Amino acid sequence: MKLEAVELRRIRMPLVAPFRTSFGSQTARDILLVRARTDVAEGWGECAALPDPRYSAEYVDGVADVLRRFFLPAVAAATDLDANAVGRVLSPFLGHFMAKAALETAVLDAELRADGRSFGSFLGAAVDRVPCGVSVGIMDSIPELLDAVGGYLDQGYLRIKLKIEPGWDVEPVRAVRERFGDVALQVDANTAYAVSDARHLARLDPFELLLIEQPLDEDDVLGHAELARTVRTPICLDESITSARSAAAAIRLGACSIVNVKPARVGGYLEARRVHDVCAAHGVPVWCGGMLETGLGRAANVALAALPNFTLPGDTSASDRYYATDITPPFRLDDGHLRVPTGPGLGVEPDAALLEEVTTSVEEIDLR
Ligand code: NPQ
Ligand code: MG
Repeated sequence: MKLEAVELRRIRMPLVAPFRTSFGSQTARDILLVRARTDVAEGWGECAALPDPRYSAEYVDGVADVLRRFFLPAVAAATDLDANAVGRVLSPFLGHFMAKAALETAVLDAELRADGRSFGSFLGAAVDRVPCGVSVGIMDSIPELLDAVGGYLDQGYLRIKLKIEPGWDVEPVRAVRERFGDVALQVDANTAYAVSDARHLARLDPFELLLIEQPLDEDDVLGHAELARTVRTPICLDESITSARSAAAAIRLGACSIVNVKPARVGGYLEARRVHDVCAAHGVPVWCGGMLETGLGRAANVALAALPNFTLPGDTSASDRYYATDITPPFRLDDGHLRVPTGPGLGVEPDAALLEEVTTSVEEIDLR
């Protein structure tokens, strides 16, 4: 396979409701789509980066720059190109996991479309549908939160994740438990706490949460290990896990007993599968995280979430959790599950007219 050209397309997707986390509130997603044009097929990679480096060090204009300047020329120079080669060719370049993930996914999609093979089949999907959870943003009031959670439970979501931060943690968790009983419940702090908050976070213990996700800074793996000795709720890492190796280290340190696998954060689906494998080998359950993807990114996540050690429901919500109109045929919740696509590659295609409607810029980069 040969990479002949790449389209960098920016789209603006309004959210059905503002999504608030400890690092800010968003009303729309500004997304970079990478379209790989190869000699055998085309493929799509959706970039997870946000506009500002607040959730992670990467940001969408930075991703476009590193792709243009370094990654695309390097990958275009490879003669026997496949998705595995992308990781190899890009390994001399440090960091930029989301940029690497988007490009590798686009090449993998092209490769699999050419071979008539699905992402699920390639990754090793063990089931044809995956159980789904939903991530619920920070709200202005408890009644608003209870309305939102009640709505999601009515739709069939099998697990609720509450975003928390200092000042919005014990009370919302208590309120959801009191109203909705023993629903599967977990929280995500997106690094909003310090080790000195250990006593406070232990106040969540009586609520029997599935896990608390990333309470401390991403580089504070040792802090999470300390916290795990004070807090009875299982610690799950998200931002801290950037590779299979860092996952193994965090597990060995006792920093987490559950891992959120986000392909974008670890450089793509191949490394995400290795994270899955290393966690499985240590008896550590994983679940699939989300970055408010369109149907393109969602399709790949759902395929990954079908691997055998994804034993907890993921943030693989239906399209309408985030978008009134998705650029692909929408993923719909059926009995709390999403079906794993079976068509070639991602198994979904953007609708050309819908895609044009949300496009804010297109850059075609010829690599021949
Ligand atoms: C997380 N995702 O697990 C991320 C955080 C995240 C589904 O909770 C716009 C606004 C895009 C907020 C992408 C979920 C975002 C966002 C990801 C938050 O940490
Ligand atoms: Mg998270």
